[in-house]
Amino acid sequence: MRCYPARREGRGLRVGIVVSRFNHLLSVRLLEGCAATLRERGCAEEDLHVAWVPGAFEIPLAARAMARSGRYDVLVTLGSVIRGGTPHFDYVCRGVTDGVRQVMLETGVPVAFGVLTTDDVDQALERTGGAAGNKGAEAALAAVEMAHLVQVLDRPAGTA
Ligand code: INI
Repeated sequence: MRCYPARREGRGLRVGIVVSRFNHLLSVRLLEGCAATLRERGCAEEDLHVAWVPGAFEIPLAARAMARSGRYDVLVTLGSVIRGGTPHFDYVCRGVTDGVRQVMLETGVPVAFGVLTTDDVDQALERTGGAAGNKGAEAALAAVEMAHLVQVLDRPAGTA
């Protein structure tokens, strides 16, 4: 049996980060966790490009543009959708999750999903540097790993 090892080395990777301005404080915490992890892994500052969008619903379109540009090995999407009293939450959640998955499958560029979908602000705070860690940092690690895996799996037979 031959397994592809998980590589967590960020050196040389060009990373596009799409982050939602809605719930701005939470987004900043996610972005800080994400960027810190990418730097720790060896990503160069000039290879980290951040695109802010108004809300989570807009994330997929910006991610699609970045993915199609050919300038990025991997993308990270960040934001938070917090349940309110109306079905709006469900539509925004569905839009961003389906949209991000579609971008990834359509373009072949991996997209890490660091968008929180929580019942309240406390749950979101826990996941942005609180008791439950920082989901932006977790998304960064997933991004680095997937960038390498897709590069290896995409190689023509005989060159791996
Ligand atoms: N966008 C978010 O990123 N998080 C939310 O919690 C949210 N809520 O609750 O409404 C939200 N709405 C805005 C939406 O993403 C779009 O920006 C807006 O509908 C304009 O297209």
